[in-house]
Amino acid sequence: MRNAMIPFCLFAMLFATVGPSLAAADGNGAAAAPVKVIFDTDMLSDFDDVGALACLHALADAGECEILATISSTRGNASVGAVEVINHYYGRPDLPVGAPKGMGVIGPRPGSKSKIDPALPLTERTNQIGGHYKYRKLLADYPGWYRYKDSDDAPDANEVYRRVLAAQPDNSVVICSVGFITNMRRLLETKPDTISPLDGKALVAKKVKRWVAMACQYPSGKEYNSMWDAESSRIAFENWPTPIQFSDWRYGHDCFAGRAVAEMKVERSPVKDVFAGNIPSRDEVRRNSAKCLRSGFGMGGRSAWDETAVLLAVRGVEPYFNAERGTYRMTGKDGSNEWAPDAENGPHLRITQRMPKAEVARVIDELMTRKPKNGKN
Ligand SMILES: [Ca+2]
Repeated sequence: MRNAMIPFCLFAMLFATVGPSLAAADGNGAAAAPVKVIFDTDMLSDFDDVGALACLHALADAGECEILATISSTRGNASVGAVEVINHYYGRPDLPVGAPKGMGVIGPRPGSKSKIDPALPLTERTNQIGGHYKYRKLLADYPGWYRYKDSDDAPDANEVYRRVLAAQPDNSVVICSVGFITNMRRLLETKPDTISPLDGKALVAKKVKRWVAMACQYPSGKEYNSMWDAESSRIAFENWPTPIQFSDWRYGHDCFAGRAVAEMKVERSPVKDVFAGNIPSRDEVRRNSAKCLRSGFGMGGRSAWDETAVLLAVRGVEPYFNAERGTYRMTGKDGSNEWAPDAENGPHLRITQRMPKAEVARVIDELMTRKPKNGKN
């Protein structure tokens, strides 16, 4: 495994980043610099991505992070526009956006063979495009809040990554991915160009402090974000030159957040709209709790897979999580994966429970329900 070849100094870097790392203050009580974050999302069918992006903007409003770019990991759909609607809501309509070209997930759902026709009306036919309906509806409900109705019209994610990384100080950027791994693989495979004399792997090694990924299913399984472009996942995880921290699927699955967002007393909020429109009622959860749990719903809302990744990216492991060192790897072309614990030499880290999950969910809800500091509507 190439991972076994990662030098020990990277392990030291990994754990240097996971101590108490609240951005509000360093160990001496002085204000810490905001964490520089590139956010990479599928914004495809599920909606914890919306919660994650809302958390990120709230943390940026508080000076805890700086959002450098918001990039989609899918093409031929409304994902980029949906991201832009959220960015607009928080008063950051000009954030760089991008999408992959030529590979990875396309269209309205994983496994689709073709893109969505952006002119397709929102009618019963939208049943055919499943969960992506909510994002197309977001574009219909918030006209003028986005630039790219079709993510294929957005810039190439590679160009955005390279431009943003090249402009940042060395070892300063945290990538937070809450979708497919396509863009990381493509970035690693980029060649030197007019943006940077470095190839993708060298550019990442120089600029990226760590990659926080919502991926991995302990101890093994077919984790959604890793499996749908399994070859890219394998290449990226095996070749990434800086530490990777995983927000494990099992952590987020029973950490429920978002009902507080759905029940907010605000008008004209795309974040509220998405949560209110997609969480089962309290009564339904009460009547069908086992079924809801299997589907990732609880009384508190939706499984907070992606929001926990944002917490990990901006605030670090403590005080919310424990962490285990090991190796996460793809084990088959079908997207199977496994986590191999290795406390001594594992190049990766995955979070486990420390604080009760209901408390973590309350932290997430508090962030998601904050009023945008400079919001536009
Ligand atoms: Ca996601």
